[in-house]
Amino acid sequence: MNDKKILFSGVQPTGDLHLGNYLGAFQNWVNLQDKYNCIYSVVDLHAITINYDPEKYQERVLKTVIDLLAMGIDPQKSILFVQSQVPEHTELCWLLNTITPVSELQRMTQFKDKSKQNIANVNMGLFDYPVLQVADILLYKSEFVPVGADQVQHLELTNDILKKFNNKFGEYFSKVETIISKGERIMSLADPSKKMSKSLGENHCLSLRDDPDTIRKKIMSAITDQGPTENGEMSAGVDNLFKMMELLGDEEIVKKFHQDYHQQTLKYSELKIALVEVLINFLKPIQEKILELENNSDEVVKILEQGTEKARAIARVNIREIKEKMGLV
Ligand code: AQP
Repeated sequence: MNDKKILFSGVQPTGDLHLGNYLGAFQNWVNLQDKYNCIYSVVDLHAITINYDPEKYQERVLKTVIDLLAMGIDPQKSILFVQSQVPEHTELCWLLNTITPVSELQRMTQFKDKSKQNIANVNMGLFDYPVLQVADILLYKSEFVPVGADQVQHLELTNDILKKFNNKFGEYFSKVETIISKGERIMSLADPSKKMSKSLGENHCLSLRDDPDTIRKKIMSAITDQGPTENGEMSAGVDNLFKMMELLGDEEIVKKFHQDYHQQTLKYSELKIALVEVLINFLKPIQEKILELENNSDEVVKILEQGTEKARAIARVNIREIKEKMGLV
């Protein structure tokens, strides 16, 4: 290994990846590949904490891997693997469970939100989800984690738990730094008070696989008509459209739309039409690459096998050291 620091991040195979995932996390995943030793995982064990279809699950996982490769994750530079193929993740989760206060997990907003969404299935895995996430990160002694703003609380927990570990068993883990991008929180198109989320449903998300007609339909019907807020700020829906435009569009055009907005001459339909064009052009090469990879799934499986091997090689060494520290060897 070289002397670059280790960066880890994961994504759940819960549905087609969307623009929020991309702008909040994957854009950074791709851009940081030269700066760090990057380890990226499709975290399938996290995603089974909510209802899922076991028959279609492997297909779902493979689709997520293909989306990541199409977006620019380069297996020559980064390790890409599926979480359940490296059993040390669950082993470390158990070890860390023994030093995690239940009261900390009860505070987690994601647990509270997901419990409300899945009232009939509030399982132990959902509650323990953040500790598995801490294990994912610490198993590789990662020091950097690029995520969207919704994950900041889990990253704070990571630093709390690693501090507890170091205090109890001796210095081992370094502090973990969260890398947040400018697109840290992209909102739902149908309800801009909520973050764009796979589990909210199709019309809330702009999927990276959406064809031009679907993109047009979704953006043109995105909620904007709430008017400025009481303190004169942009409404959440309009702000969301501007954010997407700023992150993917041409600077000059964005500047002009801003001027129009301030002079109260902006027509939302014009902003939307421009955004549709930007999105279609942005997604075209990704979608072409997806098609190419789908016709070459043997190659994708090979990439995953190599990624698993590399991840396990690191995980085996680290878990042994961790167990030694804990008096288990
Ligand atoms: N709306 C968002 N804006 C910015 N970043 C986001 N992320 C998710 N939604 C947004 C970031 O994307 C990465 C991968 O997310 P994930 O699929 O592992 O989990 P998630 O945060 O739970 O994403 P979803 O779409 O909301 O999935 P479901 O509905 O299945 O729970 C993470 O870094 C996340 O911060």
